[in-house]
Amino acid sequence: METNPPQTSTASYLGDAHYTSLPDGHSSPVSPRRPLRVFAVILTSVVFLVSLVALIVSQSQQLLDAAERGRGHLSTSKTASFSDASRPVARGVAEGVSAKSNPSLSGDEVSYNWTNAMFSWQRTAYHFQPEENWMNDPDGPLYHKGWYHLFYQYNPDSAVWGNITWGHAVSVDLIHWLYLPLAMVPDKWYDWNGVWTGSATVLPDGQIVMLYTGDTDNYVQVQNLAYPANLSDPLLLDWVKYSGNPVLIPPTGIAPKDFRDPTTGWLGPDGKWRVTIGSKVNKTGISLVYTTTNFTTYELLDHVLHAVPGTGMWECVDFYPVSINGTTGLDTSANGPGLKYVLKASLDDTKLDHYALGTYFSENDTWIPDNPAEDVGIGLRYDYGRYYASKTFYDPNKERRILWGWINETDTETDDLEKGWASLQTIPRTVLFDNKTGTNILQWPVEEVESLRLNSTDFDGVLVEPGSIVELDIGTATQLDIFADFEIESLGSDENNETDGGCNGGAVERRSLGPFGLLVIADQTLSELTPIYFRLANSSDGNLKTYFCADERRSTKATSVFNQIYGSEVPVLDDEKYSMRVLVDHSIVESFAQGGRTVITSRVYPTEAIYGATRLFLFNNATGVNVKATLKIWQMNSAFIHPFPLDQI
Ligand code: DQQ
Repeated sequence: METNPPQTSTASYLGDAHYTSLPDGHSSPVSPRRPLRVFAVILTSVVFLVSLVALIVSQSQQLLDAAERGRGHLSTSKTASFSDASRPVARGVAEGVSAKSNPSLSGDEVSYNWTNAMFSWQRTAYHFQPEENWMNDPDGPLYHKGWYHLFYQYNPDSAVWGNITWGHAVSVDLIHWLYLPLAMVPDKWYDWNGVWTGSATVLPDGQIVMLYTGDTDNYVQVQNLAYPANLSDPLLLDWVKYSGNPVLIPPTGIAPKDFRDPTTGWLGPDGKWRVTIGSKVNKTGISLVYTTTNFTTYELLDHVLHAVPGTGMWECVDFYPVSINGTTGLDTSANGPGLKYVLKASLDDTKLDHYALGTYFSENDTWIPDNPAEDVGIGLRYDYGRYYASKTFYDPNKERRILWGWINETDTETDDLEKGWASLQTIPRTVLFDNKTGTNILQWPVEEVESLRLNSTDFDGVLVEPGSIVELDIGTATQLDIFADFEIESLGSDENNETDGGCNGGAVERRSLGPFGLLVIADQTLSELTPIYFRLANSSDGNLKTYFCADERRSTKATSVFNQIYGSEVPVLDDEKYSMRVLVDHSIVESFAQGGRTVITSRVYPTEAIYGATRLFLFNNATGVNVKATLKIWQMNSAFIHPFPLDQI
């Protein structure tokens, strides 16, 4: 097995910016097993943390003022309101963090009578998932010496959240992954209750800085520094935790459980690095900014990068530039004219990933949204389906920005324990600014997924009349890459008197202009199916609005599974057809409308539409239009994700 593909240069456009070398490792490499703790370490930690909590409590008003100040000059016209009164407490919430992101399913629910065959089928063929046990957020993705590295929140002991370590896998193409040994385990007082989410910063000289949140032995969230023990190892197998950890503790005014998930660093015009970290003050979601020259000592700025009232705790903040007219991605430190900045927060209260486009002012490290009515947490989402805790990285190998996201389960924890694993990652997506609309990003599966394509079938101008379903004869439909364009032809009925219900009515609510689209993961008798569809509506301003939706309500006969209708509006420009791309992989459907303007990930648990019984159909539930569909559909190979053969190198 090749472990040392040709090296490519790291981002050279960072120029001669000043930074200080990393400490050269007085700590020992991370042990793969949790050692016994030394009593003295516990005692020191307890004393330290008691003082820390006392300090935080006594000074809590100051940061509130700072957030309020930030809100003052960055105020928004709309406030999110989230009701959490009826939600039971999820696993992990006691530790101040998201775990399974559907709390209503976290108890001892009655499970479906699953068979082993059903459980086996739910494992995907080309999405990343560990061999067993629990996974959540993607962490510290990076490219190093020819290998893409993915780290992830992982419980090596069970299929539920807990004992969080960093799992590790590598790939040369972002698709064919090889599992590696755990990268970091909770073995220090400052991460004893979990090596939580973090991000990589690749310095101009190739050094790698990994900042991550540690949940201390006293349940305080702190930020820690780690770095590779041996940079010349393309697999980055061994990681060193800095001897001076933690490098950051919750600052004045921030609660001990509201300080987590440091971003990738970016360089400011003064040659100092910036890192932003999500938090909240009361119900205002905020992103704190720190500057550093060495990643071991930091200064907290007295104002936040951004704050949005009503959005609650911001987890997994991400912040990066996109080029307004370019077709390549940008390094996180790129700056200058022709850029916009994406600010993303994962909202702990709703378990949704929201982003907004805006302008970054590097002179004072603030960001303001292009459209305050669509600010972070109250406007656009990366993905309107089952998706959370996403993170991007810049790939210098192909000059692109790549987005990872966690697909959480919607079955019960009981089921997860029985099947022995939980959660997946999306297919990595490239991110570009949509310069046709100017209002959103475009997400698209990385081109390498196309290497899995096998035989394809074309369908040209298939007529789907109102109220009809047409089978697409492609045989088994479990692993697919589908491109589908739809054109509509009016039948002359009155289309003007309909209320605009968005996706709410699901695939069965018949209106004059929709819904129409695909039925994926369906069985021959249509006892189980997942519609992915468009629905058009006349809006009050006389324009046509288009919604892109996924209706999971008939995706399974299992009643213990949480199914819903997902979707949102999607811009369709004058010269465009209604187009979708849909990746089907057993129990996962990733759907991209209009080149990736609106994206929906569905997690489904069929009981009949499995293995050779899975079929694909077109449907048209509109009453007033004929639909003509043109499709190209590839069968997809498996990625055969497996352990790295370390014994062969
Ligand atoms: N998951 C991590 C946290 C993060 C949360 C813990 C988001 O660092 O805030 O597993 O899913």
